[in-house]
Amino acid sequence: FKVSTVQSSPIDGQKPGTSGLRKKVKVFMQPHYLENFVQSTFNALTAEKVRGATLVVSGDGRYYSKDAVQIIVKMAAANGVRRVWVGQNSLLSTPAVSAVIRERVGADGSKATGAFILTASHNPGGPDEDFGIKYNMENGGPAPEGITDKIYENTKTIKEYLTSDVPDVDISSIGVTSFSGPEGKFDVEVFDSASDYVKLMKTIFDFQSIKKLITSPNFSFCYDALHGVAGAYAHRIFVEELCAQESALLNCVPKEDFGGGHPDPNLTYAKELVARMGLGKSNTDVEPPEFGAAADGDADRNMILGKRFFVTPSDSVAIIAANAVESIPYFSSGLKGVARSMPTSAALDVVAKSLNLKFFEVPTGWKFFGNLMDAGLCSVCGEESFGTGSDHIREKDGIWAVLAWLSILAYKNKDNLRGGKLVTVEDIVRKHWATYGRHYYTRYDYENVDAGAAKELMANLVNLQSNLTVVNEMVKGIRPDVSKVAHADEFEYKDPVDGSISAHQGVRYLFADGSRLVFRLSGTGSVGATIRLYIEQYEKDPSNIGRDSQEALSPLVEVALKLSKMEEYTGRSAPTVIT
Ligand code: VG1
Ligand code: CO
Repeated sequence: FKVSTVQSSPIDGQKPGTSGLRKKVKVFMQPHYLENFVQSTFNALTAEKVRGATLVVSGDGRYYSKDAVQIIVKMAAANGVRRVWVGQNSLLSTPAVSAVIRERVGADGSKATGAFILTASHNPGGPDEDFGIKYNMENGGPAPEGITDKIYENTKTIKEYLTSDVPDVDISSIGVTSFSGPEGKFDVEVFDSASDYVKLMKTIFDFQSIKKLITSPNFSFCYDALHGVAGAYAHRIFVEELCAQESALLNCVPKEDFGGGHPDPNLTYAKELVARMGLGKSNTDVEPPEFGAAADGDADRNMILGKRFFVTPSDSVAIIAANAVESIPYFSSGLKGVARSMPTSAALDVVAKSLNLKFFEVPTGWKFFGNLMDAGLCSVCGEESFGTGSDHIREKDGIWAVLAWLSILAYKNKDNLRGGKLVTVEDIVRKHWATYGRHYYTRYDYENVDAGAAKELMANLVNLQSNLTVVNEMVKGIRPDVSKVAHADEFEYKDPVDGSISAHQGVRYLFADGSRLVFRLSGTGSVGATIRLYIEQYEKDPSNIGRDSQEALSPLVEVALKLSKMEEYTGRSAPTVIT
């Protein structure tokens, strides 16, 4: 093949957000848009990570992925990459990419040093919706801020990019296609999307005991992939390995537009599953399954449900941490430590304290957990945004979380699978609350608000936070029954491993009774701004842990909305989504 240099010029707005660059498909389809970003990434990496390297390119299969793969393959060849690994049909979940980087060994002993992941995660897909791209490093985790900042700087000065006339490769069938270029051989290898990931899962969990649970007449199960890439793994793992019935799988055929839906596993968007589980207003005559779960577009998120019962993600990670050692073989020798993102509830903190585990609080976004894991400081971590995972890879992992919950259920029920009363998801959660106390928790999202108004709202809160006397006068005026604000700040994180500092990570109001209000702007949207408001209240008294969470939190919600002047700034009287 021949290499050519294409003249280009900077395009505005290519700053990677919380998790890569996400924009409307139409934006990505502009001439040079994707190419500029990819070349800027190559230029941000050291030469040995590009020349002669093995790179993974794949994603959640959303609209434009197949074109993007061909563009990146041609550019990789031109930049001296030795081989590109592509999941069949360009499908690889985000956790599977991480697993492939860390675990997969090519026929000639080659290992990947990085990946372009093509996904906008939980954002809708299709010609009028979102596309996204992010780069993951040698450890299998998202590029740290040092690299993403460099990529962004490069996009602002780019003058040219390299591409080649390597023909389009058939990515629908498994096999290697080889080309000869000015610097030697270049291979594109298409491989099975699921094998490496399934193999890894089998080294972590006891599939035999999970299979006993799933096939028990006492148990029933339902998994909703929301037409995301999780579907490519769900059949292999739940049906073929664990012998669940086909009918347990909902929306498990990956689609370019996620069937027109919003592939975000929460009570608002996973409607079908929510109805099946007997939650919400849907009143079915059919008895709901004992356990239900859903994933987002790229399968790194999870929602865990019991029969007519929702597990808050912040509780989920705390419960997994509390039960991991006895239920999951991978953790049998103990946890190295645990971590959560700042807005995630303190349920995990209480477990860490009681089990005497190292504990870390990091900014929002999975990239901050990677350093802790690489340094052997953290085994289990999670975010309130339906992200849970461990140091088996460097991304959050939706199917891992489901297998973790199934392992806990299998362990707790090992003696009553033939009859007897099942220990349910709800039983496990209620027992956890009774032991550790309950963190009532909710998140209000105001999506697609005017970006200027959102900035002003945040600036006002930053300003307010510096004067506690004024804050407390306001709080008292709004709800005298709410506790005092003891501390407020803008969250700043110093990475304990490399010392790097991430500032302006959200405004926090910490109340004397342990309640918290957190405000931050989303870094994953593609238009306007999204304001996230996180509300949390700790209840230790066992007689008070069974309340409805929206009801329990309503005084704090009122304080949050009035303190921030939410309606005044945004014109919104209600959030877009409540989780
Ligand atoms: C959101 C979540 C964050 C998560 C990120 C990526 O970011 O809040 O916890 O890590 O999405 O998840 P933000 O900046 O919009 O709040 V995914 O599944 O979209 O890669
Ligand atoms: Co995702």
